[in-house]
Amino acid sequence: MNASADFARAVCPHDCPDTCAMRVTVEDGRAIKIAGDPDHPPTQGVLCTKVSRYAERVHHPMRLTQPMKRVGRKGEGRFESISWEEASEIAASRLGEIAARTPEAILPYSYAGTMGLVQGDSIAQRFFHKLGASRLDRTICAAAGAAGLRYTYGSSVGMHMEHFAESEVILIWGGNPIASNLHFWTRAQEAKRNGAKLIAIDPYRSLTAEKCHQHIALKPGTDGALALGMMYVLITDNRLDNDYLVAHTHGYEALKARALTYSPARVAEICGIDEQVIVDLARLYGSTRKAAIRMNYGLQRVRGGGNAVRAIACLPALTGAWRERAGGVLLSSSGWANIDANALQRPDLIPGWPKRLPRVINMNQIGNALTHAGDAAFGPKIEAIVVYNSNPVAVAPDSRTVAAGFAREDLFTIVLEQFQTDTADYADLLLPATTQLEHLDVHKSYGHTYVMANVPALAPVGEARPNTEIFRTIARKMGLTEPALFEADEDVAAQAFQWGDPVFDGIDWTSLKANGWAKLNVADAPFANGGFRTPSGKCEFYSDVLAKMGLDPLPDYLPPYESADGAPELAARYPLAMISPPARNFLNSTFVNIESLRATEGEPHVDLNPADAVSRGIADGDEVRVFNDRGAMRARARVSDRAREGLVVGLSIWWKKLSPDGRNANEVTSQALTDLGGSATFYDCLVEVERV
Ligand SMILES: Nc1nc2c(c(=O)[nH]1)N[C@H]1C(S)=C(S)[C@@H](COP(=O)(O)OP(=O)(O)OC[C@H]3O[C@@H](n4cnc5c(=O)[nH]c(N)nc54)[C@H](O)[C@@H]3O)O[C@H]1N2
Ligand SMILES: Nc1nc2c(c(=O)[nH]1)N[C@H]1C(S)=C(S)[C@@H](COP(=O)(O)OP(=O)(O)OC[C@H]3O[C@@H](n4cnc5c(=O)[nH]c(N)nc54)[C@H](O)[C@@H]3O)O[C@H]1N2
Ligand code: SF4
Ligand SMILES: [Mo]
Repeated sequence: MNASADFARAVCPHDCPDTCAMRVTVEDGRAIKIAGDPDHPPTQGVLCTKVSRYAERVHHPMRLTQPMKRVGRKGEGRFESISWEEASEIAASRLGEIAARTPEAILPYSYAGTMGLVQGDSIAQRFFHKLGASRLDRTICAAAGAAGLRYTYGSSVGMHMEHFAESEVILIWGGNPIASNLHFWTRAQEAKRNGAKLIAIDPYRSLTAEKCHQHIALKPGTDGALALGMMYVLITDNRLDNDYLVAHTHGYEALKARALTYSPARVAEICGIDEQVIVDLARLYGSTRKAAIRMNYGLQRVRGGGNAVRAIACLPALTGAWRERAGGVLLSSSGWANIDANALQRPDLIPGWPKRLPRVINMNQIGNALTHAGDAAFGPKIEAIVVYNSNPVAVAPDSRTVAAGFAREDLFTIVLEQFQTDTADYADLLLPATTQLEHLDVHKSYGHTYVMANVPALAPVGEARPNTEIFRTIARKMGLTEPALFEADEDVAAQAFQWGDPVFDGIDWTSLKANGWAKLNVADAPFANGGFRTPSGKCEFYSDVLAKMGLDPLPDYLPPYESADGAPELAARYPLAMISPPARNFLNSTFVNIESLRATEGEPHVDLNPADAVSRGIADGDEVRVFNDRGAMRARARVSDRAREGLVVGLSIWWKKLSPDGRNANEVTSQALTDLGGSATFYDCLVEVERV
């Protein structure tokens, strides 16, 4: 316990770039108040609405507080409480039996229910590695963007969030920060008050887009073309920083040749916007080096997502914006604080390491994987899945296939959860997990440049246990003796980072735990003098690494799989492009079961443009069916020009069982992967909409 008289220090655990520092007030063993820490510079004393209600979630009457085993049919969600003794006995005997025979038939499935490095991927990974289980490629969110940055800058690095307050031009590109990056938005507004121009690039007039000076509503999945069109104008207008180009970039001539094929007229056609908008955007962007781009993941969930990120990342190197701390790009800052993955996850525990490694399953194709019978190419059929920190039945694409996989009677499913989610309903064994207030953790952030420590404020609620402790319990029951499986959370946290890296100068676990957070030692304008982390040390317009892999070494525009350009026949049958970005009051599917937050969102909606609604006889408020060959969902239509013509927007991610028809947007999304990184293509999805 943190012994401070007034409050305990915690870190918001959610998958959000802001990674806020929290102060928790505890009375009689219950959290009664959760507030933003005023002393933590990124947080500035403010939490979002969702997490200000965190106490409601921690002490919710529906919290899972005891281990349970299934008594009903698969997916029915009927359970009976059992002891930890019995639960660990069931888990150990089933997993032990499979591991002894076909270890790759076991698959761990996890994502970012908590961003904590200890409750995320430490003891759990060690445990699965020791068994020799299949490995999971954790690509559901950011892998295309991470690859785009890696092949351009060398890693997921970018501007400090604070410096956007000093920018003169801010492009908010594929993000809706009022909903999903609130503390960045505060800085953008500060810049606005100082005269900065804010431009949103988004097919949808989001809460953020409506508050910017300009909104450029391009067709989804066409951002790569827009960035190349901007380059065309920057080059032909000669708004380039030639000294920067020579000293700190690689492959300018090749990029120039590529960009010159993207005239504003061609790009206008691809993006469905006016030619003059492209020219003006490029000129404004090139008019100052204090030009900052807050790129976000909305633009990357399509076929060409990796290339689009690469193209956009080239812009500040062309104009020399990286010379200023108020210029550059931020998509993710997570690469500044390198974790020590070998220490945390111990891949050396894999039997056969490093020569023979178990297969890798891309989590975006969990539907196909769970419904696969097994063969030489795929490997053995999956017989057991262990889910923690994730809710795949609601969040994974092509949900009908995912649910069919989880419904298999012969699949042994363990779910570690705080609540009985859509996925928990399919568990054979449902194990109660602690929340952030009840366990220890250490965090980095993908939106700012601090590392943070989370100390338990409360004893575990009921019989809940931290993920780490649950895996230690099962490992012990299986008779495993590997010491790494039984390390205490505190010892794991102490090994989380590559502390010897100069960004950690003066920071170690002990001081971090005492102080709550520490600012990384990252230069204000990190690439003012080059120093990119690529093989050439330069910003790589041309990537030799990609060329060696047989891929296009230059950024390009790739039409979405599901678009008139990419699949004309499909587009004739399903003419509308569906995107399903985050709803403000949910965090992915977390918080959907918190009544006050769900009430604010109301019910599942889809936004439709009047032109598309009228031609289908749909009026505002009508109930509609959204469908394609993969599946269908129902929602209430909101007819307005928020959605550009041809676009359907269903803010997400609803719990299926809390939606009127028991379905959500992932009924229609596909398991196809992005160009780079193998990410999901949630926003590369054609549908039709009809009135019911
Ligand atoms: N409140 C809330 N906050 C969240 C989340 C949440 O669910 N709710 N989720 C968290 C997670 S996991 C993540 S990864 C981040 C996501 O963070 P972001 O990626 O910033 O997600 P959004 O804020 O919804 O912004 C996505 C925006 O991109 C737009 N968009 C969709 N397709 C395209 C496209 O092809 N091109 C362009 N230019 N724009 C497009 C959408 O209309 C939407 O307004 O947010 C995190 N924060
Ligand atoms: N249609 C559509 N689908 C999407 C997206 C979209 O924009 N549109 N966004 C995608 C993105 S960006 C992401 S990141 C994924 C997110 O998908 P997930 O990572 O699955 O995120 P959540 O839905 O929030 O589910 C996290 C679960 O972890 C649980 N949890 C939290 N902390 C702990 C813990 O300490 N221990 C255990 N055992 N459990 C814990 C929570 O209760 C919650 O149920 O969804 C993706 N799916
Ligand atoms: S969800 Fe994001 S904005 Fe909200 S408290 Fe957590 S880190 Fe801060
Ligand atoms: Mo995400």
